[in-house]
Amino acid sequence: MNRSSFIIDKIFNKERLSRAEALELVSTATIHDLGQAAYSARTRVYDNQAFFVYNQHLNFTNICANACRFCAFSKRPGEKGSYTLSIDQVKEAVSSRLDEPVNEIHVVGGLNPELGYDYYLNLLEAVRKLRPRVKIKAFTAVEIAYLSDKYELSHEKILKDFAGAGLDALPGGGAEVFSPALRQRLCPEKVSGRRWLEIHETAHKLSIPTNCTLLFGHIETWEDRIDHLLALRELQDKTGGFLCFIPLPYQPGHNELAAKGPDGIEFMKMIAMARIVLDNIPHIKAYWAFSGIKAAQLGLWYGADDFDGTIVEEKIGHAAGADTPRGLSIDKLKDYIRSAGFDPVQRDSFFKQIQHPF
Ligand code: V47
Ligand code: SF4
Repeated sequence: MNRSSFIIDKIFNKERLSRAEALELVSTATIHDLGQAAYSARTRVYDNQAFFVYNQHLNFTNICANACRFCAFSKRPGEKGSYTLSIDQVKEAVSSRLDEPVNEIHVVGGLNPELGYDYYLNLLEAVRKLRPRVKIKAFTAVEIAYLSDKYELSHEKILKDFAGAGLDALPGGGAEVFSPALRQRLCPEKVSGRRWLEIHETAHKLSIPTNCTLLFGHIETWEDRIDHLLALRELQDKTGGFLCFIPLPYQPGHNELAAKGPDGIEFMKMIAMARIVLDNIPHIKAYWAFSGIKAAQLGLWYGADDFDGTIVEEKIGHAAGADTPRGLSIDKLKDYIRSAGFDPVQRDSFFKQIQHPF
């Protein structure tokens, strides 16, 4: 029996892997063996189910004080193509889909120095008023940190204010890769990985659940990826507040980084390793808008249990050249999940099943 089959046995026996074991596994196991182990871990919890959500993305501004090397979405103030939605425009965007059974509104934007603290509260209140029952998943830890520095407010105060105005959960963006050396090369102005984790820990303590991400397939190594997963696993042991992990495949278009992006095998390995290492984070998302629909379908066989949602309309990956639709109808989403061999289950942001969606 070689070493990787010993490690694979541990996965089938629901035993946690160490850093050394995870690294050994990913460098020695075949994609088939990895996939089988990750599939078994996903299937013993969710059987044949695969989740999706009826959601709407709202990117309220692309003006950003940072200039992350991998980002093709952000613009400088006054730059051609820059925009900021007024609160009235936010209301229009939400109102334009009031006839649809949207369950989640996902709100993120750039760090626009022109927007005051009130803008964020007014935005949440406006969405909440128009959609009293929708789950609002809004503002990354990067945005919370920016507001905290600008207005000298604690993370806790901001999160409490936002929850009071309607926020239900935080999205997982801005984690990138936690390695300080890589962050220096990728996004030197961005909050540290340590502070990103602290903000999520504070949210969890306030009973605000959050998601988490890893931007992969650029200049990072498997060591960097595994260390990132282990930092997430450690926080989750402490708080239990992460709902879902989303590995974000780097999109190489129109950005300074000029790396290649992961191929299909690398994408499947990443999903499988996330399922295997993150034994305490319940959901792993195959994010079709970044990976492509075909890869996301296969991702369900490699450990993912979530397909994300209707989206309409994704801007961040598409600015960087993502060659996928900007949104999907609910029927198409279900068809893709069914034709991949799984039973589609509609959920809300907290992964509660929606019994009678329409
Ligand atoms: O924070 C930016 C990343 C993130 C690129 O929480 C890029 O449910 C790839 O976090 N290539 C935003 N990625 C997306 C995100 C997300 C998406 C869907 C669901 C959830 C969730 C979160 O996209 C950013 C950044 O990490 N990003 N540029 C790029 N060129
Ligand atoms: Fe700004 Fe976010 Fe783009 Fe970085 S990834 S430049 S913080 S919008």
